[in-house]
Amino acid sequence: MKQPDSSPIRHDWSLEEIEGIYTLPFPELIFRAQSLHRRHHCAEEVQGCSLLSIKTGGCPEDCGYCPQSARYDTEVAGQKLLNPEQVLESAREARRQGATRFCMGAAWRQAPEGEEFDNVLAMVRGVRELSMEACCTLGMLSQPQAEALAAAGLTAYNHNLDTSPEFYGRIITTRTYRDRLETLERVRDAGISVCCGGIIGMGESPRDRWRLLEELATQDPHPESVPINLLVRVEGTPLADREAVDPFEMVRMIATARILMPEAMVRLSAGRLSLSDEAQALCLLAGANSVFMGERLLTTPNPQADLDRDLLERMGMRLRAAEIPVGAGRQDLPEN
Ligand code: SAM
Ligand code: DTB
Ligand code: SF4
Repeated sequence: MKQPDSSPIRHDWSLEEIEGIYTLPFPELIFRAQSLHRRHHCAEEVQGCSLLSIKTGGCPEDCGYCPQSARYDTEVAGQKLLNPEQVLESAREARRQGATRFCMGAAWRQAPEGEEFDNVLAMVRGVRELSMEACCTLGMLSQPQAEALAAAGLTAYNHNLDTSPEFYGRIITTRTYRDRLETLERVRDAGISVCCGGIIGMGESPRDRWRLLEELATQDPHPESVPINLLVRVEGTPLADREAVDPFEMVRMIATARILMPEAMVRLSAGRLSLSDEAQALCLLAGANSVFMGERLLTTPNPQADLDRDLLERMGMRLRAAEIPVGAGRQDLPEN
């Protein structure tokens, strides 16, 4: 049950305030995050999202974490753009498994023009016809592309800031923080909701994490969706040997995001395979209200659907149900 809220949504957070929240004693941090979470969301529910790589590998960018960059020797097998029917089959399966949001990722520096882009628009229309939320992450966008995606019914566009502006250049050199902010502005101007977050575990300092949160939480409006990823260390990428982060840092990151941006969907995204069930449970208690379901993220493994169901059941929680459109048949809806 949601509870009434009296505290205003703020967009003027200072770095000192953010540090103060992130470093609170754990009981106080979790209490504050839980209190806000309950006012703005249903604390027993988690949204299930499904990810599909619609175009894989061979990317010209040099993002140090990414197995899909053509610059690194990884085991990712390249795959050209899937056709809309293949993608929709995958979306139907995700819906049967209980996902209500379907995210399509492409290893592009920027969304292409022409036939490929038209195919992406067809995918978006198809996913929306299944009454699922549709999200895309295709790299940088022009304004007309953002408008076309909006017209096709795209719910959200994912484009992460990844880290602080100061640390960013140590991870990516082929496009700037400014480039990213500009794409986000185009998405916002087109009326698409913004999905924007970052990654921890890349060797950044705590201050870099606070700066990332500051960049996100001083946007007005806040991003509607904030994915928090724990680096998946992939063999062959420059970040493969980064030290593992303490799972409590992930919990602190999520709790702080929840407190700063109470209305956002905070998504416990990549990296769940390196978190114990108990650490994931803490992330959910700290205010994460969405997970990626399915055996695969884009190119790396993710906990299997039955493991997720088991965890939610043990916690007495549930997946957020699909909103059933009037007149829709039940045959394609989740089994549980
Ligand atoms: N090519 C597009 C782009 O970069 O904008 C879209 C796909 S890209 C894979 C989407 C996001 O996935 C990245 O911004 C990054 O935050 C996240 N990501 C990629 N590889 C990751 C990894 N190994 N661990 C955690 N997150 C990762
Ligand atoms: C996001 O923030 N995390 C997702 C989604 N947005 C596109 C991607 C995670 C990718 C993890 C590495 C891989 O599977 O290739
Ligand atoms: Fe390319 Fe996106 Fe991977 Fe960067 S994160 S290398 S842009 S696919």
